Amino acid sequence: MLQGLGGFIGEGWQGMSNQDVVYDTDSVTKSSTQEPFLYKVVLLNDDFTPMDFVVEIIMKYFRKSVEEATRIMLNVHEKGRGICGVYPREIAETKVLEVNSHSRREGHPLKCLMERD
Ligand code: TYC
Repeated sequence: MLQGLGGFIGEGWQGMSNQDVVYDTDSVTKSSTQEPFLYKVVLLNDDFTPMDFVVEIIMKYFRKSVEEATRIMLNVHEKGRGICGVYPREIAETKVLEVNSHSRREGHPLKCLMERD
């Protein structure tokens, strides 16, 4: 519905002037206003977080199967860091905040961060 209140221009509808016209932005799709950059969401290894906790985190926040989450966790464990997924900025930011606060709440030092892809 792009017409908005335009149909009332000049008719003096409830005393509105033309400056009161409201433009409807419903038709502007998300993809057309999205920022161009994507961000890798990365987990860091540490010596204390239990492996099964890391697997659960990857399954819950990155929607991976138990097999894929285990593969990612072991890769982080062996290499020191690993990518859990690549997302638009706001989604990556939310995942980083959720993973870090969940880990802290459960008493684990697991660290999650993001970097430009
Ligand atoms: N290194 C941890 C252990 O041996 C397991 C672990 C894996 C921790 C991945 C963090 O991002 C991590 N219990």
